[in-house]
Amino acid sequence: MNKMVSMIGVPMDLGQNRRGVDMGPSAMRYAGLVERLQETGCSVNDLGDIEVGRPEALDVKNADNLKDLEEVVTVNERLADTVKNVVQAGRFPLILGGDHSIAIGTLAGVAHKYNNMGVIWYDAHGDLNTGATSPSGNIHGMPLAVSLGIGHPSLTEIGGYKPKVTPDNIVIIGARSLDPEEREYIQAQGVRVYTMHEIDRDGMAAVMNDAIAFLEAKTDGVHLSLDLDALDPQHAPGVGTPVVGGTTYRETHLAMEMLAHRQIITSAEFVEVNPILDVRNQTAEAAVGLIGSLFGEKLL
Ligand code: B3U
Ligand code: MN
Ligand code: MN
Repeated sequence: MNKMVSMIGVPMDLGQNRRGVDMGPSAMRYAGLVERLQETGCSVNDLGDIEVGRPEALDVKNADNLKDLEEVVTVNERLADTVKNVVQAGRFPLILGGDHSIAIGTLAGVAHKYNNMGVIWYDAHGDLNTGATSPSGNIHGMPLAVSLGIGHPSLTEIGGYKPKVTPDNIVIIGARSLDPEEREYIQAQGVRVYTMHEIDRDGMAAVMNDAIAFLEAKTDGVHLSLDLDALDPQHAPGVGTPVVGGTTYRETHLAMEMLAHRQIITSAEFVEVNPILDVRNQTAEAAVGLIGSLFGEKLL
């Protein structure tokens, strides 16, 4: 694991409609993220936050069932540039969200470096909607589709190329809330999905062993996109769209420890922490603990 970490906050809350997720990067910093990373031997460069327009000051549009499309595109272009520079400098990009629409910019910034980029999408949702299929118009439900080259061109072309990833290089872990067209896409493309059913039946260790072996064999870099709503709301109450029956804090730590052990992750983002909906910053603290484990923090 590359321990030269460049941290980028993205205080984005335009990709969905619950206010507060823009405070996620601060909440993770206040929960001691930099210190935690330094304790695990990382050299951390905090690049601060990407500029995001305030919703009150924006002329909010909802064309094509894509809420705030213009500003979401602008912010993701900025993020893609910043991430690209981090990657070119040989450092590990660690992105703090913000809602999940920021994965569009992160992947645009990293994927150009790899011939066969892998992605672990750790999430209660598939995030495989487009404006045509989305029940909400929220772009945070679309970033995986966009990264696969599906959706509005102003999103899919961010970074100047598409697609960023292919369906056979993705694994989704923790899914339990998929929309009908998302299921159709998954089945038609044969995307590897470990739903809560597989996690309950086989255990997190078996799921992670399988997912890691699958990606290790065919990819030359793996991005971890971790949506805190993959965790059960008991363990991560501070998220915009909680779904019961999620992974536990301990299962998710185990997943991070196994990723650390196998050294496959080359970039990561932790998204959807919403301090307004949280209980005493518990969700940000969980995120910081998980990031510690991902970077090799040991219990003994
Ligand atoms: N699939 C639904 C709900 C959703 C997606 N991502 C989150 N919620 N966090 C949608 O709106 O696309
Ligand atoms: Mn998500
Ligand atoms: Mn989600």
